[in-house]
Amino acid sequence: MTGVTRRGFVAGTSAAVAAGWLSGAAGTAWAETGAPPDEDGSRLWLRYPPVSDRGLLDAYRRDLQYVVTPDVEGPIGSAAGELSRALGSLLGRDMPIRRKVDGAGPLVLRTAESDAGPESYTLRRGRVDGTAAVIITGGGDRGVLYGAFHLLRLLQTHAPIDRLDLAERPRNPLRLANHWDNFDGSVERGYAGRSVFGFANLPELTERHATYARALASVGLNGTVINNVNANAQFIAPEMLIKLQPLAALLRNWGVSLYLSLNFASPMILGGLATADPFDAGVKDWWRIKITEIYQAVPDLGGFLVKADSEGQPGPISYGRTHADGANLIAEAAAPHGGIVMWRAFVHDFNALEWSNKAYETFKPLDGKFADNAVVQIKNGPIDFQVREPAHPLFGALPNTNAMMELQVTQEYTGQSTHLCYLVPQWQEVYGFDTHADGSGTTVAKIISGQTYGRDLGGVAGVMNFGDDTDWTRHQLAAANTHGYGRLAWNPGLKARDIATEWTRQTYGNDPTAVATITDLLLGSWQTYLDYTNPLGVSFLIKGDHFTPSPQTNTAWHQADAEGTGFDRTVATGNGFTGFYHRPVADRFENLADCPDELLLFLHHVPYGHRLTTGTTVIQHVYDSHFDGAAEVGRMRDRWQGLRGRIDVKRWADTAERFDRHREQATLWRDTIAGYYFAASRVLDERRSWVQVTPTGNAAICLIGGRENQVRLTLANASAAEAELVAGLPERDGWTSGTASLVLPSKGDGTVDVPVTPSLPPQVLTLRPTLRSGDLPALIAEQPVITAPAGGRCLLAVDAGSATSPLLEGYRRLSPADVWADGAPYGWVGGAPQSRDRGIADPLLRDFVNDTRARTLRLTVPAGDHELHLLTGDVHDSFPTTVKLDGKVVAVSEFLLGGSFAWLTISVSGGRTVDLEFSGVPGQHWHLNGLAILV
Ligand code: GCV
Repeated sequence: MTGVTRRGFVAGTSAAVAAGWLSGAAGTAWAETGAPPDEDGSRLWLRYPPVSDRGLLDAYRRDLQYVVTPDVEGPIGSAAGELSRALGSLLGRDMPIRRKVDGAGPLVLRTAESDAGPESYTLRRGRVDGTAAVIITGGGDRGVLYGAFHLLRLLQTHAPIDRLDLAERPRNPLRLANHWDNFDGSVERGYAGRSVFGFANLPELTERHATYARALASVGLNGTVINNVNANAQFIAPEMLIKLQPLAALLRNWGVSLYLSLNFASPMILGGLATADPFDAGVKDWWRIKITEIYQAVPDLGGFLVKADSEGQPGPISYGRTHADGANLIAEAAAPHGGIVMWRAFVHDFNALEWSNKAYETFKPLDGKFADNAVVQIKNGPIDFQVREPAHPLFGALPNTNAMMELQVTQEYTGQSTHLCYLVPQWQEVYGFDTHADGSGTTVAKIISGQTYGRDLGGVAGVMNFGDDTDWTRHQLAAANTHGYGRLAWNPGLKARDIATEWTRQTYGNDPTAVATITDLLLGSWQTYLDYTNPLGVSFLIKGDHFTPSPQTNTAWHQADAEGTGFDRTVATGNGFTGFYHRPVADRFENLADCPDELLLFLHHVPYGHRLTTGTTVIQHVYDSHFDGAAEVGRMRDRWQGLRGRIDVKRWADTAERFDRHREQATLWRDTIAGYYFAASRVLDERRSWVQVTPTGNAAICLIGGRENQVRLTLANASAAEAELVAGLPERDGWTSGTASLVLPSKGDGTVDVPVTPSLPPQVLTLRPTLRSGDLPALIAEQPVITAPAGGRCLLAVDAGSATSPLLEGYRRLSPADVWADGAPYGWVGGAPQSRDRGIADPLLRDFVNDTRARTLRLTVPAGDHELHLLTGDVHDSFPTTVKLDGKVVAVSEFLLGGSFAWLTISVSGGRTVDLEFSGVPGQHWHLNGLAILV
């Protein structure tokens, strides 16, 4: 849709009831199914179905007959339009907008300066021009808008409004959405499709942009950073700034300020300068001019967010400057325009042993050195949005610096869009954490709001979970996190149950069984997720995708050995982290006897027999929590099944499918973690017996397609008696396989080689072994596999890498030394690439050729039409590799997490030489591990 007008979004009457944003319903009729009409989730919690309670409806209709507004522009105009359309729909009749009181039942919007600030509001009954009215009084325009959404919430949740008398103000000045949306429309850690902003189509806006802005405003969010902190400098290129203007204008009408993430090296990338040193006069000038240009395009831009010297992002450290120097460079340039800079404290060196300490050690000495319009943005915990972490020790360590908190709404480590994990209880734990920084009661909430240290700037940012999927979040219940994040940002003191109930009623209606069931499912889900993924605070039991259980790849984090597990972060014997907290928190964390159970393994390394405050041993707790947690997911799924007919069929079925996958994944977590801890500890579960199969080694394995391989599996007997175990591999799409058996004593383990012949074409997949042993249940962990076609069945089979690394059997070497010569099968033209051998994993996966520059490989391709397969990936994360054939882009790989690989397939007509050009994203390496043309 082009040319969206203000009128379309702002002004409106109940005629808009027919418009898409209100209806959103289609398909199966209520009468046929007994369920309400189908919905697609696109309206989120902004649904305004007719009020079904007759008594309430009559009362609402009596009190709310038309909207009186002083303005049809800006946030007040948006409030009037929203009220008119929404009340028109809720009350099933016209809800006109007027400029003055004119008969019974006015809903009056107005502003009046208030000590509680421009975002505050009151909702009251009173008389206006002698007429009884419902009055929304905002401390400013935004206050009116927030008050309007409050009133709508009351009606959506069927609350009475006859004694309306409430006053509200936000606790946090900054209440921001952070999007990790990339210039190309992809979303880092996004699990619901591509960017909601449609950058490529800007300045064109769609109704979706408006729904986005309304959703933010409805929960009181007042700003959004629209691009990834791993920032592409093109966002501040002149052509982009122009394209952002209509988006900024739309957001402005809903009280949402636009912010941008900056790339610290922009003066070099865009300005062609030789340095980005914050002390360099040219760099200062460049930022001053650039930021002035940005504010010319978007005069009320909120400001900037910067990730610097973190995970490969440029920053001031390379110039011998500090983070404060870097932040102040931007802050100084933004100050004349009223802009701020949010500077992230998320710095680490990918070193598990140091990670928890690095941000504190880096930022604590800088307290008081940041400009007044700079805010340090601190993740909720010291690691990286793990399922549970203690509150970050920087909260309360920076009394002379503006500080804000960063939460993660997108569920990177908490089940993505597959597991239900309602994070409001997690966030409340951190908001309520008592740092004791300024005596007892110095909660994180009070510090970040600015209250504790009397600072004007502070607040909270949430990394968003929205994507361009119709329902915004793919798992429709995940939108409860978006809503809950906003509601807590407004007031961290709200009760989790109230927030969850409110969202459920708004989203699914007021059927008491549906409300009670969905609220319970939400509220219990974080604890359940903790139970089967995160025993006692252990972090990173996860693969590079941050989804799949993989304790074997991250041993440094859990430190499980034969005797015990946990990360010693004490001052006495560990990495000293507990000493960063104020007393008595530091003492409680340091002393094993006082350490809270739920953080025990985050802070201490203990023997498996260590007893928790519950009296249970650590190892038994690991088993119990994983079995109980996975069983609870089964019950959650069943409870959802029980809602059939109480909510619309479409949304019910979408979520039923999510719960089926959730249950599978919870079982995989249970099997992987309980199996891993049994293998490490050899302590039998007091309550259960089982046999188990786990991957051998900690990396993906490579199998040869089209001929027999042996897959080595590790089996173990976690029962009290000897058992015979029979392991196999599933026969899938043209694969054949056998079985192998082993007799194991109680607590014994051993390996078997299971024969398998994969089909010939190359694949990347996960193998799920089978295991039988009489009646004993089997715990099954999965094995990532890459198959490569047998060299003998290829016209060309090439293993790319260094000149000396081992070669996959039947494959020829391609290294930087292979320079093209006429008649050769292949070789580099115009310059050779680099190569790396990681020394781990098998011959094909361990090494590759790579470069940050584009390089061209010339190939002699035999006559005929062929498919050419190219393998790309690394044991570390790898950025996309682009392949051009004869000058045209024919394949681009996705961003691949460490240990992941992809085969790219392109069609080639042979009988000639072809040129393949490999390139990466600017500054990043492309990778080529192998190449094959099947016979
Ligand atoms: C935007 C984690 C995530 C990254 C993210 C980073 C950050 O490491 O995995 O995707 O990058 O945090 O917060 O900067």
